[in-house]
Amino acid sequence: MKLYYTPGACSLSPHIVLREGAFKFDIEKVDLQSKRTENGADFRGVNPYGYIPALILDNGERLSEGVAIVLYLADQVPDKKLAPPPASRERYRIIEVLTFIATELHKGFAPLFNPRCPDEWRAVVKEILIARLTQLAGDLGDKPYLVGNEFTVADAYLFTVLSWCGHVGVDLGLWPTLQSYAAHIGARPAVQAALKAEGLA
Ligand SMILES: N[C@@H](CCC(=O)N[C@@H](CS)C(=O)NCC(=O)O)C(=O)O
Repeated sequence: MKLYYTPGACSLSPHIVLREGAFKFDIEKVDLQSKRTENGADFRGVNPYGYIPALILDNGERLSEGVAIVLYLADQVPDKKLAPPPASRERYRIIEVLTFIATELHKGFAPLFNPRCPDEWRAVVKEILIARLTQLAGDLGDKPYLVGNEFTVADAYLFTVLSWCGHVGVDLGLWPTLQSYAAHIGARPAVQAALKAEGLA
């Protein structure tokens, strides 16, 4: 398999999962401005939408959308328990959490990375994001993982989006719960290895 990624972007989530699942895989960096991969190819030839992550499966098929990719990977290695089994009650819980991260947090952060976002709108977006993170911190409490009692793909995704706080002027220290959660997930060997491979450790 090959993961197309951009350092520190949302592709860090499937990258962590690939390492947690002990998969054999390659990674190829994408410059999101020029849409060129590090091998000089036009990334739109891989994903016509022009965004990462994209995963090329061993049969050559392309899978995009972060939530689909991490659930696909989890299902390839059920013994690793990276997601509850398909059709179990807990499966819907992880879909609920992944959807929350994708739509409320990930896409909540997105305008803050856009230099063309007007200040007035930036302030509104930040306020909404802070409200979502405050609610999440309360829900998480002192639980070490988002879903169940073990690390799952939801933790890879939440860790990834929380790592953006410092880049957009949102102080993670506002939520000691989330700060210690991020430190604890960030200390996992697979997470450290992914960060190192992306040149971020
Ligand atoms: N719907 C996609 C969105 C992925 C996404 O937002 N990727 C960002 C980086 S975190 C990106 O590649 N942005 C560049 C662009 O949209 O041109 C998913 O959930 O995987």
